[in-house]
Amino acid sequence: MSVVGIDVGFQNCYIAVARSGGIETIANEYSDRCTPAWVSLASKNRTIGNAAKGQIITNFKNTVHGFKKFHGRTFDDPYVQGEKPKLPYSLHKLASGNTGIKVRYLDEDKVFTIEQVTAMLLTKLKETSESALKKPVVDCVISVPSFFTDAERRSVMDSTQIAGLNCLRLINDTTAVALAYGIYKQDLPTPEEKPRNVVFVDLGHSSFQVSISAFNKGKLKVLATAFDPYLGGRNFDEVLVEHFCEEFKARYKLNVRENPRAILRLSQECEKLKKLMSANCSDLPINIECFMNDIDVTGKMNRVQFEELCATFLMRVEAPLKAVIEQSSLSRDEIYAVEVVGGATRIPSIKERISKFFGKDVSTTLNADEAVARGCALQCAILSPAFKVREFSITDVVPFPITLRWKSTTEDGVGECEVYSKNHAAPFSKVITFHKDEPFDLEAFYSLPQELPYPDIRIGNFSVQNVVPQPDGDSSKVKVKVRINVHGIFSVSSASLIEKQKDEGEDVQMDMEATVQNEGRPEDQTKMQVDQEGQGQGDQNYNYTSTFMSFPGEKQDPASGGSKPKVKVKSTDLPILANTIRQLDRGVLNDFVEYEGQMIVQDKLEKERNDAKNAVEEYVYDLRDKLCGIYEKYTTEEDSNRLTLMLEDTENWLYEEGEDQAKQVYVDKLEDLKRFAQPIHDRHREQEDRPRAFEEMGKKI
Ligand code: ATP
Ligand code: K
Ligand code: MG
Repeated sequence: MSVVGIDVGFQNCYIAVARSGGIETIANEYSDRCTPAWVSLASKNRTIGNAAKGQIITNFKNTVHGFKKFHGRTFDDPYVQGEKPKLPYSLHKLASGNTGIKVRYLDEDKVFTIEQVTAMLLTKLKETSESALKKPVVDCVISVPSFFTDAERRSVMDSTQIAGLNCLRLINDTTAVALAYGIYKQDLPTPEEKPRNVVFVDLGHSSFQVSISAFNKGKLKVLATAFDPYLGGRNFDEVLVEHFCEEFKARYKLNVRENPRAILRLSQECEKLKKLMSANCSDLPINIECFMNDIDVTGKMNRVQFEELCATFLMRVEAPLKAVIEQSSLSRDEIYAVEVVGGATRIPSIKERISKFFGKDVSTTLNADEAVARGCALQCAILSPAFKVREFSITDVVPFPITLRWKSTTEDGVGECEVYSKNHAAPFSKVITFHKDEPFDLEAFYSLPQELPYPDIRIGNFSVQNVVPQPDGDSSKVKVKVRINVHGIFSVSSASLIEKQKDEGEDVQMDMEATVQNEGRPEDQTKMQVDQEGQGQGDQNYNYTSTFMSFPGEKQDPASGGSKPKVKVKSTDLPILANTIRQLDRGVLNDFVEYEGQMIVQDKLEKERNDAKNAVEEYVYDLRDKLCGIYEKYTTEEDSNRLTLMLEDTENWLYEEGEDQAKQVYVDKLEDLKRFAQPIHDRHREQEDRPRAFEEMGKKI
């Protein structure tokens, strides 16, 4: 079984694999360890990664990039609307309200969901890992930004399914980095000692993430995360693009904004310039030939000017640093190190600001581009039963607090409780007890709208079904389990009706079970139900529970609290109907799985067709060379002329009616040529082999 970790970046994707020798980042067919997050659709096939990026100028309307943050967002979402005018391709509002991408594919107008587009990218990454490992890849761990909400995470999970991957865990970018940092450290404090606190900063192309993790031997606990989901390297590119658009308008009277191709070229050049400025302080040139209207343009910029232009973005670096340290309640001198990763942390001014804030130099001991993927591969190795790896436990956090709401018979008609507070440990399950005499709904939502990266606070609605009163007409006790799973996704995972033995309990109570992980199994297989009556037993968090979860009930019972004798209970599982927001319909998902399969086949056929065509072309060139070279003395002038003519005809044919033929046509064409040339080839071989045969004989004698 393969053990693969994938960092799906907004701009750059990396794959790492665990092998017996350790973790290795693997290269694609271009010998590039980075695969660009680009997908290009065309009339016969799709191209993905490096090849797709190469299509940007010629096929810009159908070449899709910068789509990562459309996951889980509606078309009307302000972020999506803000991106729309900047994109060379079209967005489309799907019937569900979600964001779709409209392109021309196989000569038809086609709308793909964001899940499908990411699945295409994942298909490519899967193929790259399969060709490196020389075996099928199914199991993997994939990273997502720590600020991804449920809708976004579910959407990414759907993409993995469409691509035929089995994602063992969606891990937060900075948590993956923390794992890559900690697992090899031999000198971590023992579990009894004070932990080592390390800050991880990841500034990528689209977003800024910070976390603090506490390390002890064999474990890491994320204490807090903070982020600016809209600050990344792309903002700095955009500032440069804006600047040069203005400048070129003034100097060359060019309206660059109106020309998508020109904007794309300018963006590429500005990104290069930005990177150069990280290493040089002096004036640096930007030159683009035949930019627009056959005009060559030039410009220049230096680091000081650049920093001035980007001042508002640079200023935004501090807030998440401040937020993360405040949440962790640590003082700055309790921070052991500040590790930075992500391409955009190479901007000197960013590094300076981080270093100034923490009052210490930033460490760049991790590979800035590959640390996330390596952490993912390590997590995959830990979760995979097929791989032996050092025990290392990871506790992550809940980034946005979650509240449950239900109809109640109390005065205000609603019951409400925050089931997960900010920075609550995750994955984590809890059991909440209700007293109900009919089916009921639990509505889950994010408690703090101002913290969410998008305006919709809903998570979903969970209907607990088949609830009936007790035979004596009293309400039944219903235990509901809620959880944040290993992917960071919330659900009401199960419910059971407890047959009444005697009066007890409040209206609502909550038990908690800290979940055990990193024993090579997912979190939810390790449950030991904490018995409701055994107050406090075996659960360190129980105090918190009882103070937090006492609600005025529909049926107040004075007998609550205090130890009671254990009683035998009969429990019946209850079905739950989950209706989570912006969730792809399961039937539709299956169709997508099938369609992805068809597209893979189509790409393969198109590749074979192209290969067959190229084989003809190569044969023509090769034979022509040989006819004037090594084959010269094995052919008559007449044959040679005939063959030369034939080659010329074939070459012309390839550019005309042979330009676009079925694979078999090329195969047949090649056969024709070969048949004609075979006698010459044979005569040559015979001559070649003769002296060699003598040589061989000589050796034997
Ligand atoms: P995200 O994490 O937001 O999903 P990503 O993982 O694709 O994005 P990275 O690969 O970490 O992003 O970083 C890419 C960004 O880093 C780009 O904006 C790129 O221009 C920038 N970058 C890379 N090298 C340098 C450099 N030397 N100087 C400045 N910026 C750089
Ligand atoms: K990346
Ligand atoms: Mg990244």
